[in-house]
Amino acid sequence: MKPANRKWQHPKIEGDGSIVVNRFWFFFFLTAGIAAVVSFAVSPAMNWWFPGPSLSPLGRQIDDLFYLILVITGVTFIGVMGVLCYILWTFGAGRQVRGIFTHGSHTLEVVWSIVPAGILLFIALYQLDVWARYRVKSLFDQDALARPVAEVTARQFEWRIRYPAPGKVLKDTPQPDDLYTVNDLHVPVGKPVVIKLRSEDVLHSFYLPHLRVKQDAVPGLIIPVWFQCDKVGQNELVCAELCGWGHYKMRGQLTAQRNEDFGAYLQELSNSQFDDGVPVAKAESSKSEE
Ligand SMILES: [Cu+2]
Repeated sequence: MKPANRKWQHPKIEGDGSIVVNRFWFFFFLTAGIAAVVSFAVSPAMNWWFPGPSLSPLGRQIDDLFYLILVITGVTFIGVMGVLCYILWTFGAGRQVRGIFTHGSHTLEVVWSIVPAGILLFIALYQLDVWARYRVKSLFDQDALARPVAEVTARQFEWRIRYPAPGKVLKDTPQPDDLYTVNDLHVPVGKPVVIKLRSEDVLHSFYLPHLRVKQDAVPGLIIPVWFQCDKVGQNELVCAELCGWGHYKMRGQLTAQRNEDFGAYLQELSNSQFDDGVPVAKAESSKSEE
């Protein structure tokens, strides 16, 4: 039987030790490098990385961190592809250059350990401030923390939202005059707000993509999450943790509204949820008869 043609799989080592690498691999890695350069060039116009500009001040800082890391990894990738292409071209097909096999270059190993370690350390220190603002409770806006807007309980497969009655402070245990909605979270715009996140069953993840907020909901824990939405309007609230067969159904919405509209919304909720079925006008007239 004829041996299989393996010229695409392996570099050929000639009798004198020179290596012949097919040009295919040069073009293969060149294409990868060019694809990276092109995607860098067109991505700002195509808006590939995010679902839109961040609507929160902290989200904008998170975006900046993302871009910093993207630039570091992107430049590294393009540099590696460049060196690879240079080597493949220089020692490639038709160039009878003798390959040099080396092992254990101390200097090289020190350099490629210290440089990435330095870059990682830089990123680790540089992002500390954003991380702390995002997660450290003592750095939250303390007024917002003292008066959480709502409790959000994730469960298979919906977001249950509990607000305190207008003018009251949210308690960890449900109160008789609390207000409830499902998949519909309203918050005042333009100021830090805190929600208390819980889970009734499994791990879920509270995700507001347009605000760059993501926090796991963990059974047994009450986790305060803060964010600030700077634009009036509706945004997506989704679950970012595969939580069961109906995970895809866990879509809600975040409505940011002006402070007075938010107050009116809570009042309206209260009126509708505590409606006893007696028309208001009739109730008042029967009162006056007494
Ligand atoms: Cu979920």
